[in-house]
Amino acid sequence: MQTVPNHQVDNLQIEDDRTGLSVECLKRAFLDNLFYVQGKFPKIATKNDYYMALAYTVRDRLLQRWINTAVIYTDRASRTVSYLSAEFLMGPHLGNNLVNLGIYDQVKQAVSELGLDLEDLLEQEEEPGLGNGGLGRLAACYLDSMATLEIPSLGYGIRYEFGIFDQDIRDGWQVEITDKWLHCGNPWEIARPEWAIYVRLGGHTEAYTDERGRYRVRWIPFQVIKGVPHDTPLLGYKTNTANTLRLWTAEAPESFDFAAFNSGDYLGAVQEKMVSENLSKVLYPNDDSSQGKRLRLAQQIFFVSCSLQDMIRIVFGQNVPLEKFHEKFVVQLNDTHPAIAVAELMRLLIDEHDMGWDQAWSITQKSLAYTNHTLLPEALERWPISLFGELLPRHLEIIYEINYHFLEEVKAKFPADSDRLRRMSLIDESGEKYVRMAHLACVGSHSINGVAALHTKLLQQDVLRDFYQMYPEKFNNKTNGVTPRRFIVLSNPRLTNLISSKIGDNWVKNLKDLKHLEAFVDDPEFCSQWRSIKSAIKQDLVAYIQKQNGITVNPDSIFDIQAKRFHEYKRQHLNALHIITLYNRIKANPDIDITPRTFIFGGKAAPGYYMAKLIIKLINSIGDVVNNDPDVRDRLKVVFLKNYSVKFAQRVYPAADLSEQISMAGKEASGTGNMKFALNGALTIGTLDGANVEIREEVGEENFFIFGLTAPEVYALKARGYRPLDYYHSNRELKAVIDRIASGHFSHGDTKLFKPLLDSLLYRDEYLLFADYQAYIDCQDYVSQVYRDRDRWTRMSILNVARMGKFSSDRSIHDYCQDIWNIQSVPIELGECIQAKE
Ligand code: 6GP
Repeated sequence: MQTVPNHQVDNLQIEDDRTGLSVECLKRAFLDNLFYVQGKFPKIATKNDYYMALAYTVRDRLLQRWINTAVIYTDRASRTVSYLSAEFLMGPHLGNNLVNLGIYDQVKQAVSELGLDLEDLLEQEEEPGLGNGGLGRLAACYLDSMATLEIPSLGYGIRYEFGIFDQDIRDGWQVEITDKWLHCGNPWEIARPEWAIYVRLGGHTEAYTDERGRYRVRWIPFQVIKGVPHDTPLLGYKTNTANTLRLWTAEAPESFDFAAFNSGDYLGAVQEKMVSENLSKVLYPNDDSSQGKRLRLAQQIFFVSCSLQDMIRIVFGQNVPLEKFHEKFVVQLNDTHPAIAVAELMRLLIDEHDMGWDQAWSITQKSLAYTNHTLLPEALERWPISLFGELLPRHLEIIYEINYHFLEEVKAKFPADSDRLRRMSLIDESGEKYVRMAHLACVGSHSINGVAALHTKLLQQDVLRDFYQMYPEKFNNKTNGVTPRRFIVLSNPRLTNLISSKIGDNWVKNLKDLKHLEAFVDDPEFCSQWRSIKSAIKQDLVAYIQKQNGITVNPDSIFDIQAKRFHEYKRQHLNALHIITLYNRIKANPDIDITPRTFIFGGKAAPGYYMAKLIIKLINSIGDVVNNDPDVRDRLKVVFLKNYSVKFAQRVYPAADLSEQISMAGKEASGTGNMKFALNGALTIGTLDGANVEIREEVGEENFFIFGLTAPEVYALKARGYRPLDYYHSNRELKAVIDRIASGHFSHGDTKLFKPLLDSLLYRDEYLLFADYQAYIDCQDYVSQVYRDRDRWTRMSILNVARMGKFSSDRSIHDYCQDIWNIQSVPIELGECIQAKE
């Protein structure tokens, strides 16, 4: 900034070229970028060239705000949230930036005057799929809300070269294809090689005495990796705040090992470069499960160390003493993936910055806060001590010392309770020794939160019970939320316009304002507009399905959608059992009067999760039979939409009539898809799990289809001894469904194909599908009946939307700011930086 004289920044010409928002100016800027950035002219430009030209045009308009924001944060040394997350599932940037800049319509007009279609250009963007599902998407919603609420924040993560795999379906099976999201370049990021950071790995430690006679430890690493930050501006909705997403790429410190190079060992010299770059190569494609792989631990320390060192650089740059690190930054740990931050911040403060243990520990605890996102035991990260010590020898020593002090504390609070010490230790010593990352996060943080009221309660009672008894004051709940900008304004313009025509557009920033819609619930004209919008959106999806899957779908049928990662606890196969139940009813009585339904599924399975992949195959196999059986007469259709992604989700949520949220109670921490569906006017069929509980509370029980066992009932049934076979033998419809699958009806007579799945249900049924089957079927029958009363359904749909205000991520972020972060907003005036300099 300093190098640009003020009069030039103020100057109208720069306004016109880079910042102007009029249609004329946007057109000129677009052609300018096509020429000077893409090096093309219209006659030979590809669609991607046009997309890039538009993206740069929009980025220019972000930059003005981004730089202003950075100047103000720097000048004021503003308190800042660092959101550390191994995943950020941002979704495409272009459309969201147009919405947040408030120039969607101008840009649409500008490109159309140039003979182009904005929707076409939006389609062109490769989404950065740098996350698996819930946790990564939540991080993205939170960044949007922090910018919108003008909260200084930095998102820190990894710039994976390959994000979540692309999913193809071949012969009904999921096939994974590498995601080359960067192959056409990424117009949204700016690399900052000048802020590169070095991270050490492996080797050993040595004790020594420093010049002041103190005991010190020196770490001699085996390997050093260079982290290069790539920054993406994230603009808030109709504010000037543009915060930063800073993602790290791994590189070898030097491109060549010259010694090896000179001795003629060219490949050996390049070897190190390849090994280093592997670190940020690929996102681990597991959702809610951890496998203890060395590369994964290396990724974690890599991005955490880069980020903490970067924060320390900023602290020094703003003349804040390091003793006040926790006043400048609050660091939110998105699950345990960044929990190594506890040991790394201690190491940086003590070994690199000469601080004493007690002070370093106090700063660490005050800076860090931990969010837990799962109740699944297989997702709780633990690292074998041998692997951990080999990669992070110094961190292991620090963890042992933290553990020593911690267990002393536990002993003082709970004397003579050795079993408790064993349970709470940072080291699991029951067999092979492990470092328990959730314990490390709990001990090293000042706040521990769950993501929905029920989830937080279950953490306190069960998964983290000992820690709750030890530190009750650290625990708090922060129910998840989703951003209404991406998930209504951008993805559902028709509903957005209808809502705004009635209640103004304040609701986009204050989602609670949606409650004013209740005044129109008895207005027949409004209801009929509501219905025709849903119907038009369903028509669009019908066309898409026709094109993608070649399946003809009835737009008047219930669009019954389950879109989320495939996992047994989420019970997509319970949904499948319902489909077969209806199919069996039709086969038994072809003239039966049933409400037509289209069952739509979307979602990926972890590549190594066999059972989840078999469930995908089952759904596709059911579709092949049901969709083509003349007896069904188009009353049922089963559609699997491949390659579910954020881009795709935006198309799917608005079209849903019914949202399937049917996890076994006590397993889904919160869910956020449940919120996105309801916000778009779908009704929910769900268990009392995660945030479903709170959604039902808000929308009213008469507007929510609830079924199934509650979490306490689940525990009680399991404690009594659950026997799925009993349900199979005593429930006629259930038995017929299972027998139908077993007979090979959906597998061309092959009775072996689905046997592993059937056996798991008949003999274990860990997620209690059979126990919930009848309640689910009854509830679905009720749904079908209610759907026939169109007025009633519409009313329920309107009331759902009107009462979803609580589930804005703005509300969540507001609560984090108040209860955990202790941070205030910093409004950004455009041009203030220039005035400030004068
Ligand atoms: C998910 C939870 O499964 C989901 O219920 C929740 O809504 C979401 O996090 C956001 O809080 N968990 C993960 O994605 C995960 O990987 C370790 O947890």
